[in-house]
Amino acid sequence: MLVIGELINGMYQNVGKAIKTKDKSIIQKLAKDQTKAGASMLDVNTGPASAQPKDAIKWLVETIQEVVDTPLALDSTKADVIEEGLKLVKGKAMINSTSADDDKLNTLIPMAKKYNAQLIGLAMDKKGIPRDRNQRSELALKIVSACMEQGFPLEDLYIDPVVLPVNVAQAQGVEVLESIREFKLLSDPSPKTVVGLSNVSQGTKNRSLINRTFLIMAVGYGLTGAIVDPLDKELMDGLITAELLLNKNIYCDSYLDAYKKK
Ligand code: THG
Repeated sequence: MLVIGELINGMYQNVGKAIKTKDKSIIQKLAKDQTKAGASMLDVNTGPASAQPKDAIKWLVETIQEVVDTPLALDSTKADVIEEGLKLVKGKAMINSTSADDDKLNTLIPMAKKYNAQLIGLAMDKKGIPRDRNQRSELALKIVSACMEQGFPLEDLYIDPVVLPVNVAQAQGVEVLESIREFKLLSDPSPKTVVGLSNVSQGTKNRSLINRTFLIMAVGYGLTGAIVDPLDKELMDGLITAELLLNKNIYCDSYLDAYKKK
C-alpha cells in the first residue's frame, strides 16, 4: 500500500499559519514525523487560502527536502502551481491530480511524462462529483484511455474514485468501494487506486473510527494507495493488519514494527 501523509496541507490551521509566517520548523516536524510513522510519500497542498500558491509550493518543497528524502505528491487544482513544485522536486514525484476533463488531461499527462512523475486521475469532471459507480468507471476509463493514447505508463497512474463525507453522502461509500474493484478491470496492467481517506469523516464526531473502518474495507476491495493521517497509530496498525490478513505481508510476531520500518 502506498501511504501518502496528508498533514502538510494549508487546510490545517497550523500549516496555513506556517506558510504565511514562513515557519519552517512546523513543516519540517510534520515531514519527519509522518515519514517516521510509515508514510512513503507526503502530500503537499498550499491550501485554499494561499494568496501566492506558486511561491508557497516552492517554499514547502524546499523546506521539506531540507530534512527528508520522502517522495512528494504535489496537490493543487492549478497545473502551473504543480509545475513550480515539479521543477524543484528531487526524487520521483506525484501529480495530485488531473480530473477527467480534456483540457486537464491534455495538460497534466504531458507534464507527468516530461517530469517522469506519477499521476492521480480523479473520477470527476466539470459536471461535478460522480453520482454512482457507473459514472466513476466511465470517467476512470476516459483517464486510462487518455494515458494509453499519450503513451503514459499505466504503472504510474493511480485512479481516485473520490471519497465523500458519510454524514452528507452516505450512499456514496459503497459506490466508492465497488468502484475500486471495477477500476481494476479497465486495463492490463490494472490502474492503481488511491483515495483521500479523511474526506469520509469530515464533519463527523468519530473521525478516527470512521477513517480506520473505511480504510480496512477499501483494502479488502483492493485499494493500493491512500492519502491518510499516518500519525493516527490505530489507523496504521489496522492497515498493516488488514494487509497481513490478505496475505500481502509475511507474518511474524513483531509484524507491526517490522512493516512500519518498511
Ligand atoms: N483525493 C486526492 N487528493 C486529496 C483528496 C482526495 N487531497 C486533499 C484531501 N482530499 C485529502 N487530504 C485531507 C487533508 C485534511 C483533511 C481531509 C483530507 C481534513 N482536515 C481537517 C478538516 O477539514 O476537518 C482540518 C481541521 C483542522 O483545521 O485542523 O479533514 O480526496 N487525490
